[in-house]
Amino acid sequence: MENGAMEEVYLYEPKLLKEIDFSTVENKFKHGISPRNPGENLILRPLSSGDFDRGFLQLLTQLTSVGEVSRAMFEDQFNNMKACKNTYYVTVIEDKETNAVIGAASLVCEEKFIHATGKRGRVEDVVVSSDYRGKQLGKVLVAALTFLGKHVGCYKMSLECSDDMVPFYQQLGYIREQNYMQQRFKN
Ligand code: 16G
Repeated sequence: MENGAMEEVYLYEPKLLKEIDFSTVENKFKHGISPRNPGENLILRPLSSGDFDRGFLQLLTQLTSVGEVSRAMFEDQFNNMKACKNTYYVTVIEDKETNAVIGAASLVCEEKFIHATGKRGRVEDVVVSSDYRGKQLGKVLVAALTFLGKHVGCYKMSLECSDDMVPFYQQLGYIREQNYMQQRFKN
């Protein structure tokens, strides 16, 4: 490692993903794919501080606007998220052959006073690289984060998506409800 470079660390404990029992969801996947086995040379793991160099931000540009994010900005944000205990579970799929991050999604846990100081889980920023679509990797990511949310104690999970993605999320147990509202300050 170069002088001054940040030591590579995970955003959250990798063992959390290993603790989850995915057996009830495995029948939703074809060809033996599952969160434990996303495909040849592919691994599902927490975001790492080294993923700046594995194309994580470039991948996010396939979802929405990312803007100019320097290495320092990435590292600051990574550290901010890591400092918020039990809150940010940004999860990626890496292709070990190319050392590239080719899929990503986030579980964000929001602490509440309601539901006996419960927490709500949100699935955010789900994206799979265009070269890797059609391989059930979006499903792998969302299934993994849904189970992770349950595992860390969320009383419910929610997400926002476009109309055309509704059937995709329905197959993973999400139910459509009305009246999502937003107000934008920036595009
Ligand atoms: C989608 C994403 C949301 C993301 C947003 C970005 C999922 C389930 N939903 O709604 O998490 O933040 O797109 O779009 O991944 P925006 O830049 O218009 O907010």
